[in-house]
Amino acid sequence: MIVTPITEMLGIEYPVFQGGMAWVADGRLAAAVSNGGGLGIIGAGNAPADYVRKEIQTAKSLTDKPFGVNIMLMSPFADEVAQAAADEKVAVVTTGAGNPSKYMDMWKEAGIKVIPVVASVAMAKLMTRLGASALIAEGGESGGHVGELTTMVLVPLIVDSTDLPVIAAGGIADGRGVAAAFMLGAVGVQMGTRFLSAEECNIHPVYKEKVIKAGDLCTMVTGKKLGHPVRSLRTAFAREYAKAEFGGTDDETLEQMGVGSLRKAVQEGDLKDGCFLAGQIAAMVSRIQPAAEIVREVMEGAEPVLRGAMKWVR
Ligand code: TUI
Repeated sequence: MIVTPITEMLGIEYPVFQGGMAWVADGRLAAAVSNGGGLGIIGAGNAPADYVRKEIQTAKSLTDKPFGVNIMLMSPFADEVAQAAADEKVAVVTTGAGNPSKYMDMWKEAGIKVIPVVASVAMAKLMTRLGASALIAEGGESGGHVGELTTMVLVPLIVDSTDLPVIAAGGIADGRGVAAAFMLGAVGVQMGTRFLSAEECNIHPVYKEKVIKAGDLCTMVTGKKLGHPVRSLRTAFAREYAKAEFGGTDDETLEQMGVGSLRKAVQEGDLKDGCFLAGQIAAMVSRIQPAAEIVREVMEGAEPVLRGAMKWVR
C-alpha cells in the first residue's frame, strides 16, 4: 500500500490521477477511475458548460468517490465552465494550457481543491502563492498541449520551488514510471495515454487500436508555429499538418486545418482529418482493460520497484 500526502489530502486509495483529456475524459471514464481508487477527471476541453454539467451529473450517478474537472484555459467557454465547476462543488479542479489565476478565489470559496498543471517554475511559484492545493508537473512526453521541458527535468525543479505536493505527468504508464516519479520528489502521478485503452474510455475503436499498436517513434509535435504545440500520433493528418507548417502555409489556414480535428479523431476515428492526441508512452500501452485494473496494476507494479530502489546502495 502506498500512502502519500495526495492520497491523504483527497481521501483516495491510490495516488493516480486520470488526465482530463478533451473529448475523451467523460463522466463515465472519470467515475470508473474514481471507483478504482484513483482520481477520475472530466475533461472540459472546448465544450460549453452544459456539456460539463451533464458529465458531472453522470459521474455523480456512477460514483460516491471524489472526482475532478479539468478546465482547458484556451477554451472559448473557460469562464462559464469554471463557474459550472464552482456551482457543482466538484472535489477537485485541475487546469491546463494557461494561467488560472482569475478563477482561483472562486474555486477556493466553493471548497474545491485546485490543482493546476504547471509547465514552468514561474507558474509553480505563482500558483503556490495563490493558494493551489497541489501542482501537476507535466513534461513534454505527454500527449496534447505540451510545454518545453521533459518530465525528468520539470518534476524536480517544481518540487524544489514549492512546498505543495507535486503530481508528475507525461511519460508515465507503469510501475517503473510511478517509482521514477517518486524518486524525483513527486507524491502522485497523472496518466492520460494509458487510460485511452481503458474499457470505459469511449473513443473510436480506430483510436484505441492506433494507441495499442503505437511504437516508440509513433508520436510527433505539431502546432509550434501557432504557439500551441500538441503531441499526437504520427498519422497522415499529423504529417500533412507538419508539412504545411514548415512549408510556409499562413496561420489562418493552419488554424482552419486544426478546427474539429480532435473530435474527428475521438468520435469518427478519421485518420485523414483527425488529430489523435497521445503521449510518447503510447508505445507501452498494449491492451484494453478496465480502468480500475489499470490503476491497481500500475500501483502494484510500483511497490517492488520502490522496494528495490536500494539495490545498488552500499
Ligand atoms: O493542457 C494540456 N493538454 C492539452 S489541452 C488540449 S486541447 C487543445 N486543443 C488545441 C490546441 C491546444 C490545446 C489538449 N491537450 N496539458 C496541460 C498543460 N498545461 N501542458 C502545458 C500547460 C501549460 C502551459 C502554459 C500550463 C500553463 C501555462 O502557462 C502559460 C502562461 O500563461 O504563462
